[in-house]
Amino acid sequence: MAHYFNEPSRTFNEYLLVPGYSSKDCRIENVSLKTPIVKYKKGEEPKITANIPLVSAVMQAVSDDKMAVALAKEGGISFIFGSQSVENQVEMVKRVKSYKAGFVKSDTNLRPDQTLTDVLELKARTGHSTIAVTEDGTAEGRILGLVTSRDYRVSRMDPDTKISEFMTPFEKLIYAKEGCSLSEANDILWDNKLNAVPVIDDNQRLTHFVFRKDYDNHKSNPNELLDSHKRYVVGAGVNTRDYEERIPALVEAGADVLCIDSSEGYSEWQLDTIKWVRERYGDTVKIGAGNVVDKDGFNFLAEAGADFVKIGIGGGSICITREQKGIGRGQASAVIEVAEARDEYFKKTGVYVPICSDGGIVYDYHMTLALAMGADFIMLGRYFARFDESPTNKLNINGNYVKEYWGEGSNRARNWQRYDLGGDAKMKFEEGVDSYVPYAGSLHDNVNLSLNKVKATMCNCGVVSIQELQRDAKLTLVSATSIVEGGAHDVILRDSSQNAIR
Ligand code: RVP
Repeated sequence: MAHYFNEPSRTFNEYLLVPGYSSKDCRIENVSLKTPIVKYKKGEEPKITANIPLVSAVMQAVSDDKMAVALAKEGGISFIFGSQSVENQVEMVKRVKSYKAGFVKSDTNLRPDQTLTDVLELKARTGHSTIAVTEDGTAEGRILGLVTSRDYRVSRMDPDTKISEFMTPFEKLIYAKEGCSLSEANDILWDNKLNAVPVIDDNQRLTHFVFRKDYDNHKSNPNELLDSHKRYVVGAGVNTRDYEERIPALVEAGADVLCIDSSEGYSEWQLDTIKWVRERYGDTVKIGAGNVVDKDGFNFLAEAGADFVKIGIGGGSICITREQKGIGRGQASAVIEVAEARDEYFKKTGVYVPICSDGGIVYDYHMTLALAMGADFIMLGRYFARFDESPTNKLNINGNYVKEYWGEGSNRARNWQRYDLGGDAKMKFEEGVDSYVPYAGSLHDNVNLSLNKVKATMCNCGVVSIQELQRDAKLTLVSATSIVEGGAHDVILRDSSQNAIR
């Protein structure tokens, strides 16, 4: 007879935390959100610990190198999407590992034979008014001049005027030499009252820009997550098909941690992939696996040697796996059961295998719930897709700014290997949708606000670390009626648009 779970599948929305005793030490500035990312033996330290418990999803619409740098600055980790060629993914990883805070690759470049019209078009597209004029129009070409808004007057000039006629030529440029420190470059900016200083190598090739507007951002972030060479930590998604080619290339590029990205991880393919990594690299390459939603799945992947185990099937905001295939489990139930399995496994073997709750975070307080239920860290897609740093287009729809966000199982991503069980290619079906999410601004502002809420809740629970939260949290299920009580109710809101949605 089939197995029936006694409890219904529950989501985060069905739970609340009940406060614990807060001593005077329970203050936001005392809360640590440090958390293990990879497995470790009792009494030892994990090889990778994040400073905040957030990682960004292995998705085209979420995790590229720009997102990875922004999140590492805040103390988290991005898993760069694997549904692209090995070469492209490797390039993204390399860009993160070679990123020098404050030194920006120019994304607004033209050739001297292009025209004022090209300048205006490019400026509108990138939003940047400092244009590098290079011999071949690339970011690394031989620099021949610069164009800024001060170099042209649209009303007085023929749109066909060649850039070479109005750019500031190389001979008149003030620049920094490759190899200079950020503070040296900043001194050049300030001493010469410039907005941008190009950094140039011995062959007059442009390597970077340093911008005055970034000056404040460059002061180091106390939470930033760095490797032993002071480079940003970055993860990368892999699959169970081309791992023999992809993994060595990613390791070579400097990826710190890998994650097998699959909608269903309780499989022989994942076992084979982890085995292959262990045979080839021993424990030096860190690789997480998933996704699973129960003890059996966790124990299987822990035994297989996974460095962390990811939880979640069908709870992602863009995921329609449950509708299409009827598999999955409410995210809260899945996390609670897998956390129990993780603790039992630790007791039995002395090996702590961190678990990651993946998908389904809607409100900030869901993050706190996931951690309280036992997750060591949380993977988010929709949340990060809304920020400036996500790779997708920002559009204005009916007067509101949105960003594009699509599932890896959608026709748009065509990440079939994430779902692939072999068979006829013509019979593939979508497990994800293509959508928009409300634009929310910068990652820095949002992550800090969200985590401030998490810390505040932890203080109310009387704890100042994730480990204490997992040990001491008190959780209650909420009834359908008491959910209504949770929002504003029985009042007429001044902002009438909010009345309509309640
Ligand atoms: P969310 O944060 O709720 O947007 O969920 C993101 C998660 O959804 C991903 O980390 C992944 O596990 C899952 N996903 C990604 N694509 C799809 C799909 O197309 N079904 N699902």
